[in-house]
Amino acid sequence: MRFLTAGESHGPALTAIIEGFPAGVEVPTEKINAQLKRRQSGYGRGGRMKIEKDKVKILSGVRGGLTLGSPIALQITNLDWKNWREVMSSDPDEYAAEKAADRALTRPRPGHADLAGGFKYGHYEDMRSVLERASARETAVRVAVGTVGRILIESLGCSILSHVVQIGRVESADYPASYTELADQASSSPVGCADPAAASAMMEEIDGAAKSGDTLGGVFEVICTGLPPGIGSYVHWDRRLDSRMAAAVLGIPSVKGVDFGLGFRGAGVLGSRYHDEIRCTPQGKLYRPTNRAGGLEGGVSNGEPLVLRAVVKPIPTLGRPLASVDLKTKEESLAAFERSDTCIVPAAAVITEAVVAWEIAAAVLEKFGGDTLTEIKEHYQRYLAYIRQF
Ligand code: EPS
Repeated sequence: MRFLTAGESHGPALTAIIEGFPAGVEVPTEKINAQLKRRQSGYGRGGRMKIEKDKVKILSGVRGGLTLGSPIALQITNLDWKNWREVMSSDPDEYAAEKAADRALTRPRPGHADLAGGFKYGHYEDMRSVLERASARETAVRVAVGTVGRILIESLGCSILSHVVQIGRVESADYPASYTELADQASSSPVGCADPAAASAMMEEIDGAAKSGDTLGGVFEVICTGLPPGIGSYVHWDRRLDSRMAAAVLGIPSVKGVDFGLGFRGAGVLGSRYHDEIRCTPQGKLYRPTNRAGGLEGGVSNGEPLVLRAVVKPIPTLGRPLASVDLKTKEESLAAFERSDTCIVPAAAVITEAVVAWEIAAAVLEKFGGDTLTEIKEHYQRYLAYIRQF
């Protein structure tokens, strides 16, 4: 199962093609749109989100609401395109070179792909040609793709949730242990944080950064429950479920680190206090009293909830820009600024849910195989019956 995306931030649309997705899965557009809406929301978002109302159009691969097994093409229209047509058009007759020159980006933003990308593709005279594709706008269509994968694993009994644990200097101290409560409280918080006191402090932190033209990063946690043991594999590095998920999550703009279970917080913990003991009930059922491994051992799911954290840096488009150089004149000047989000941590949590769902769905499909949902479910049920003896 694979996918490709295309589209510039201010181009006409974002598109994706999914290939290898099984037949017979119900893919309601409303489910995808609900995730797109979550991605757009979150305290600290900027002006662009007031323009866009992301909605998916399924162009192929689905008939009467059910997948066909053929490639699924998805499209999200950029509503801002109407304001950028002459600057971004692929059609030379529509493209207005003077207008494009007015919007040229010649003062690269430290921390963005502008300069390195400009060197690489020869776009140093107008780094808009870099930013248009490097922009996190592309994650809209990745959320759409991930939701298609999520629908598949949800139909097998998995659930995915996320919550924000840190924004700037504010950390959430007290969140519910029950995943249902955690999901409810996080989804009713404007910053996706299940600790109400920390959530208010996070919003103040965001207000402060916005006032001074600055930005904020943070940390969030994504949890997948209901995944049986045996997904992923220890036999080769690129089949480990953790390495696949880590690569996908690091592919989200601004994500700078990923860990699983105790992760970085486990560095100072003795082995005897780190690992999750294996116990057995009097009825002969294996269980783990703890889940510090985050549901993965040897790159394979072990039946416990899968727990992943990621850190996002503060986004690099600053209202009070850092020093840069105008590549037209080689004079030192301030980096470019048009508009920006102050904090995208809540959105990044939603995007991560989607990319994690996709990787899990791909690994689930590899384990259980099948061209139709019926076949996959048969294989899955047979495996669950085997696992139930432990
Ligand atoms: C984004 C759209 C972008 C930015 C943001 C994410 O829109 P614009 O550049 O028109 O304001 O708001 O992009 C970034 C965070 C980035 O680093 O490029 C979106 O749809 O999420």
